[in-house]
Amino acid sequence: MTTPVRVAVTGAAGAICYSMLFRIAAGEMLGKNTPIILQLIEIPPGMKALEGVVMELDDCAFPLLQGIEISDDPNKGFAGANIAMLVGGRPRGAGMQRADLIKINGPIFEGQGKAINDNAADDIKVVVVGNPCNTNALIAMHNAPDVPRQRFTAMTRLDQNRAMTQLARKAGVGVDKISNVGIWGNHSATMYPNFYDIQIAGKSADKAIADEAWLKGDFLKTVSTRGGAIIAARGASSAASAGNAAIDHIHDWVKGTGENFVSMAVPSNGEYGVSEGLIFGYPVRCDGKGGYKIVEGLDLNDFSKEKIKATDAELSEERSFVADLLK
Ligand code: NAX
Repeated sequence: MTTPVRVAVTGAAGAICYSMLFRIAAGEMLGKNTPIILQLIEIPPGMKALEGVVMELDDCAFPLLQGIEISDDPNKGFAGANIAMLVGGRPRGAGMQRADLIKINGPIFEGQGKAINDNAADDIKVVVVGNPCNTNALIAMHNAPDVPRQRFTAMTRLDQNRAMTQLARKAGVGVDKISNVGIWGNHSATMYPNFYDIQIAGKSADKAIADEAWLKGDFLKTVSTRGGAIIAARGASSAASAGNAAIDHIHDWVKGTGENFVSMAVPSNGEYGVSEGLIFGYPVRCDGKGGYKIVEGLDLNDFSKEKIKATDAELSEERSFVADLLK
């Protein structure tokens, strides 16, 4: 029998996890032959609701689900974890500025970084979903000095998936014809889906769509403001689509991407002139053995360079707000 993979998830009683956990337990993230132990982490006020989620997981009788552990102590929650999905956090309240949110959530990710450092398995892979996810991942990474830096990533996959559907609709093709989608920079309105490198049925998106005004205008706007549009329509933020994107992120990191490239926010070593040390959205390829590489040798035009500079400036500013949490 294969050893089960331990998947630790924070914010486990929240909206995103309510769709995500069931799909992980059904084998949609790591495959139908990989048994799983879920280690679900909440804060004390969330524990009762979490018990209800566990009852529902029990009631699904998932054959791959070999155990469920729950805790409000991150040291226990991350013990022996092979994969950590950091979803939990304080949501942005009315009138709250981005800087306030960063400061409120910062200490959470400081503590979780330390707990991962001291308790997780040697092969731990981390994806941060809780916002502001790039900077939260940066804080966790800095507080886990014994874990290789590249194991800390943040989620830009929802932006990738949103971009794919918009492009497929415009081009009149299925989403399966869209590949090489790189979301550059921050998971925020400054993100940049570089349509000059995205492929639609083997042609670059700017050639396949041949409407640069739409790509630079409506397309970028729709993708970067989609979260707000969903809140306006649903009265609640994206949940199932965010859980789906987190599953895609880990699936591709573990199983590999082949030649296709996908979007992950990963530690920058200065690639493409980006400020070193930020957790920055890049196009990456995953080797299927737990490693990934930022795609090299892409030609960026002036429009792309400007967009990347703007999102870099925003992330650099976010980093300055949490300087005291970066060891
Ligand atoms: P919910 O408010 O439904 O759930 C959050 C859960 O986290 C709650 O149950 C809460 O008790 C728990 N929590 C809070 N602090 C915690 C801590 N220190 N340790 C463990 N659990 C803790 O939010 P939900 O809709 O699930 O969204 C979760 C996060 O995802 C938010 O920060 C949200 O902004 C972010 N998102 C990120 C996206 C992305 O693309 N990266 C998109 C969707 C989403 O907006």
